[in-house]
Amino acid sequence: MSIAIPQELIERLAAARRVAVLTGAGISAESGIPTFRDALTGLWARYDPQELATPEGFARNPKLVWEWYAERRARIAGVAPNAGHMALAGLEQRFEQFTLVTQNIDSLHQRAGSREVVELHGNIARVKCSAEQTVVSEYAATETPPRCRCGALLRPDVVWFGEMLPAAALARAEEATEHCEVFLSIGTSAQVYPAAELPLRALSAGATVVEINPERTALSRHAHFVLPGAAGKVLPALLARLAAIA
Ligand code: BV8
Repeated sequence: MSIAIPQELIERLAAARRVAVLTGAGISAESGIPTFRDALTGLWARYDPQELATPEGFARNPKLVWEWYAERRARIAGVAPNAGHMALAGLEQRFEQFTLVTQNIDSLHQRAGSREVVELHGNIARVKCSAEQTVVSEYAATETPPRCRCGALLRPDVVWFGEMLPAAALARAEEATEHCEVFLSIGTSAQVYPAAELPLRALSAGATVVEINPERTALSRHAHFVLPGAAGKVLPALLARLAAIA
């Protein structure tokens, strides 16, 4: 069943110079990566993600948290970008400015060919020293978690709950949000802040806000257009409709 895409939306996109996009775990679901809230199936079902993805959770049980990320990293290594990621890389070529802001830590947008990717919550492929906050590329895996040369534990280079987002990434995301004509919110439950503020700031800055999600979210009632479908289906259709009128 194809999703109806209103002609008005296609025309606004065709007329736009600057587009901003916010993606969440939903765009990687069709690649086989469980979304954040159901990332805890099986072994992890016993834990609250907001417990594990926190400095306190890591301090309390560094081995458990390290192993949770090691399992997620291994799963990500085994998947590929899906049609939704590819369509966003295709859309990027059609606009003067196209800023892709993601909450995801899986590198799938970059692997799909997107160039302007802003990672608000870091990247699971990187590891950093928990004391010096510097990224470490080589380390001896003699213990779990491994240690930095300074002696402190290494940790994933991701933003945990209660931690500040990287200032440069947030500034780039806010600048793109404030100046875009169209803002696409894709595959996110729009519950985690300050990322969830971005579509609302786009709205108050006068942008056309579009949501692509099979479910309704906290953002749905504010969006100008809600396309109720999977990103892997809706985004290729959007790209095809745009190409047809160019
Ligand atoms: C911070 C990395 C300042 C780690 C993650 C108000 C203002 C500021 C902060 C707060 C605030 N209120 C509360 C807070 C604190 C907190 C927060 O927002 N809590 C929430 C729960 C209320 N925020 C923070 O702590 C942030 N830091 O604010 O710093 C500060 C500092 C100190 C003290 C105070 C303030 C840091 C947040 C970042 C946390 N790190 N990830 C890791 O991944 O392990 S968050 C993580 O969860 C993701 O990155 C993402 O952001 C979030 C999950 O959300 P989604 O991506 O939306 O995924 P979800 O599973 O929820 O939904 C998937 C959606 O996809 C669904 O809607 C589904 O329908 C849809 N879908 C499914 N299939 C498809 C699909 N859509 C399309 N196609 C499909 N096929």
